Amino acid sequence: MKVFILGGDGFCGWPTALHLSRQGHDITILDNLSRRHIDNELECESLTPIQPMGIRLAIWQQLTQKTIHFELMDIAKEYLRLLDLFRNQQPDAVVHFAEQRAAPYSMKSPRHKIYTVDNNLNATHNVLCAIVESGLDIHVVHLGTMGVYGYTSHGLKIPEGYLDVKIPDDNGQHIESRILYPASPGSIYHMTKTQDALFFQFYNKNDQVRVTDLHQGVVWGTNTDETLLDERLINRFDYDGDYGTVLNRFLMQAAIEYPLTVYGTGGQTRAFIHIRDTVRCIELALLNSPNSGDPVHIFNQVTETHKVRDLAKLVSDMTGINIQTIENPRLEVAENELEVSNEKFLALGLNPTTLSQGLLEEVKDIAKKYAYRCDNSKILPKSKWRK
Ligand code: NAD
Ligand code: USQ
Repeated sequence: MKVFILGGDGFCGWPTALHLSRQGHDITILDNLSRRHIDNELECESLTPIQPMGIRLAIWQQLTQKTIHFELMDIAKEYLRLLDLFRNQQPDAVVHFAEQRAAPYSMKSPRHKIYTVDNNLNATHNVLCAIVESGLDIHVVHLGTMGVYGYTSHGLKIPEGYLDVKIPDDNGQHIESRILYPASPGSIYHMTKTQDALFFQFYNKNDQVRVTDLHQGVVWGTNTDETLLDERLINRFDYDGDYGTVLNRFLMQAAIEYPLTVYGTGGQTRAFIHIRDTVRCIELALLNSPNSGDPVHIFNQVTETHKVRDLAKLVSDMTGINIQTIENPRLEVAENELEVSNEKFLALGLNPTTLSQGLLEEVKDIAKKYAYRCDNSKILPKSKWRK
């Protein structure tokens, strides 16, 4: 299969590109390296030493004799180049990771809000618009987020994208309908993902674009079988207050003996998935594409759910590092339950990596090994949801 990986220099995109290349797919990465520029802006780097794209690709070629192509381009701004690439290369599928993905970064200031909206919505819309204009039947696999559903407990297992409802009519009867699960974003970033979902509904209905939208939970872990082949292929590991996600932050904090930063009560329940399972899920989504005329396929790409304070306790018990409670910089429900349906990927053969299998390895092989690269002044959160 010929596959374009949009955002293929990022945390999820890079290991996905390697995994699919190893499986024999013809891969082209499109990325504007904006995430590396944001590192410069925030004056903070990945804990792991990531190599420039040219070195990454040369090492991959040397080790596997497989070529991954690279186009340095801004998907949100270079519509005509994107269209030309579709026409000339005729990919079978596009995996779309190319968005500003940090909720705290999206809430930093008006400039960051505007950038996140401009970048994410234009990127997604350009992809869909160019597919229609090209006349090609390109399958779009998009990385959405569990955060589109919101975190208010309704005592309901969150279904995979759609909700079957009965709406009372004027005659006391009920009309049955299937609707998108009501959107309830908790940040500007999460809001852009709920808007992406509407773009998909429209282009699917109007132009029969085939779309798979993957509502992914918080990703943890660093390496996959492919990134482990050589240290110069290592994946990025964000730990700072804007881009670091909760479990990876706790692991890194434990490694440098920094009390674990639980926001608020830690009663927030979130869904999680290991990066190894992310790349497998993308492969499964590509191999099981919707048929022409199918509605947008939506999968919940998650393997387990946990409360933040339970994760902190797990890491603390494993390492002996204390937990600190920090006033929550975000506006979010302090305590919530979360039950999520993830049957579709399990039915396709996903065999999840659980926390109990991978945690210790992360602390030892990544967090402790690269702890010397950590800048402690970047750990505490600086972005706030309200002034
Ligand atoms: P990342 O920031 O590490 O990677 C995103 C990549 O996209 C970067 O390399 C960046 O340079 C590129 N990019 C951004 N805007 C672009 C543009 N306009 N043109 C070209 N390239 C552009 O993020 P990630 O963690 O790899 O996340 C990838 C996707 O998965 C995101 O859409 C995110 O919303 C989703 N996701 C991530 C997580 C997570 O925990 N990391 C969880 C759920 C969903
Ligand atoms: N949290 C802490 N301490 C920390 C960091 C976070 O208690 O040091 C808490 C947050 O308050 C939040 C939870 O942990 O309640 C998760 O925060 P996070 O930063 O790990 O994840 P989030 O902001 O939700 O975003 C991440 C990715 C995003 C993706 C999302 C999936 O950055 O791209 O969409 O996870 S989900 O959360 O399922 O929507």
